[in-house]
Amino acid sequence: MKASDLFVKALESEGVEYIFGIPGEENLDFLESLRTSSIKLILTRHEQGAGFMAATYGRLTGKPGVCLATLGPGATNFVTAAAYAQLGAMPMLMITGQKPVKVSKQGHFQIVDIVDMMKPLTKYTKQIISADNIPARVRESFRRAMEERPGATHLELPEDIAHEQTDAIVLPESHVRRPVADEKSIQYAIEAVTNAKRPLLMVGAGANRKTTSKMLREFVDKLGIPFFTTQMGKGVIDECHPLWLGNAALSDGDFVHRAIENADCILNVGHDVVEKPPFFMRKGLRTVIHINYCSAEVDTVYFPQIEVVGDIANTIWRMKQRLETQPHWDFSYCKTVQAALFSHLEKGADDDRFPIYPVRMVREIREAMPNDGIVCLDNGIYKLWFARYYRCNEPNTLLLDNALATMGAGLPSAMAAQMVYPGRKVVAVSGDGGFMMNSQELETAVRLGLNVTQIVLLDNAYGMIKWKQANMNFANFGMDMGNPDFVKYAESYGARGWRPKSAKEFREMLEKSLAMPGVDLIELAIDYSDNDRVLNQEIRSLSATV
Ligand SMILES: Cc1ncc(C[n+]2csc(CCOP(=O)(O)OP(=O)(O)O)c2C)c(N)n1
Repeated sequence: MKASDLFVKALESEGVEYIFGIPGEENLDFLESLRTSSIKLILTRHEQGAGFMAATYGRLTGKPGVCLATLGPGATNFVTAAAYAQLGAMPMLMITGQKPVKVSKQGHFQIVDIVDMMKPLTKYTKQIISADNIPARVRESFRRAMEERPGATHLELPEDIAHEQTDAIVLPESHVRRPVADEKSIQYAIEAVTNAKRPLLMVGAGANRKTTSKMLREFVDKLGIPFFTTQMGKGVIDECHPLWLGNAALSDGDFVHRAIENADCILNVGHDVVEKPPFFMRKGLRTVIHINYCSAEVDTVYFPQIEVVGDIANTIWRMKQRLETQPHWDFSYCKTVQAALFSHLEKGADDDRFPIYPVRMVREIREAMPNDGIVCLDNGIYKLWFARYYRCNEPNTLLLDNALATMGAGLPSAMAAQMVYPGRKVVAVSGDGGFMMNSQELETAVRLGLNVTQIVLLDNAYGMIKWKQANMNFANFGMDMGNPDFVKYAESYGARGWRPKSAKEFREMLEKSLAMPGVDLIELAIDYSDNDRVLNQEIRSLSATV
């Protein structure tokens, strides 16, 4: 069999449905093999868009999303997407081409050492040097990408290897059960929670797995321990649950941090230290129990005293079976914190101003979206408003990146989410800066016939950095820019464009766009004048009085 045919067969055997990317001449054998396979090629307008789509496919399905690029410039365009998948623990396989490795007549033209380039960005990166190795390399790249902690892998298939003949056969997919935590560590954790007076549960990105979400919901229902989440743990437990204490969108000074300061024991489930710290640990103040697949990478703000390392769902189930509510547990202060938080979350939700107020914007989107609707955020200052104010009922209904925190992933991730869940409503929210980093993928979305509403928040600036610049008392410099007419821009791609003139009109247009098939873009002017007053001052001063 031809090597490229074997490669594609190995991908089929792994259950690959889509390959996102842009082939080059070094991928042509592979492309020809793909043509007659069951795998659909999703041609994008930039390799970065393809990588973000593949990573999000992996994030949502737990199976690696696959993307394809040529050598040199195509492969270097994968760099940000590789970091996005790797830091965000999203399983992804990148396949790149290369000039012939045995005899090349083109000298060094377009040659970059991509395998080496991928080393700090992946869990596994290999050049395939013989067709016979293809089945093992493909299987291993899938195994590594999926194994906890998930991430990015990379295979390079050189042109001459791609058309070699081989007798090798595809290796079957194998399932390995994850190790479970040591009994003694579970016992220590149970004792610490039982003896605590004010235990508190924190849910992080690593808890965002199907069975873990179910176990955690049962854990909270049985024991009545209040919980909060990190930004990437949102929705693992329903945020409308009566025990929800908010989100650690800020690292300190928020309402939830008062509950954290008051707690004497924090059960930290699935916290991934790559996320911005949800709180700062200080020596001797409280016990932190780290429950995760891997032991904690210790640093100055995180040094858990107890670690329960093993399959998280199994740990939570075992702890739930043996823990009982304790008469000395006291959650009265959490209730006070919750009441203060809830009254604060309501502030601004009805604000009529236009350009729209961020809290009103979040509220309108939340109310227009069904509980299983998916909102995909790009990266900008609105991320903080969403993390605090958008309450998720289900896991993976607010896809935000609190790991690499890259701009440009909003639209591609929404497109992938729509492909994974064709029956669900999907909205992308981007700033005018982030959107323009991958806006060309509008053409891909229109061509694929996807149903995606892209909201572009218009402030004619890189707002987040402008805000931080002002916080540091620097003069406003270098952060303002111009924009195209986004309505006309959308229309030029064959999408529908909308430009609301009031908050009420925004809601109406959003609902209309969600009800119609196809790609919609809503240009929404936003008023960021309250960023500092609310996020920096008001929250801190109000929470300090609780
Ligand atoms: C690829 C990339 N480049 C730069 C940054 C640094 N950065 C973070 S937020 C931001 C501004 C985002 O502006 P915009 O998308 O317009 O959103 P806004 O904050 O204005 O709502 C910048 C430049 C980044 N996170 N990612």
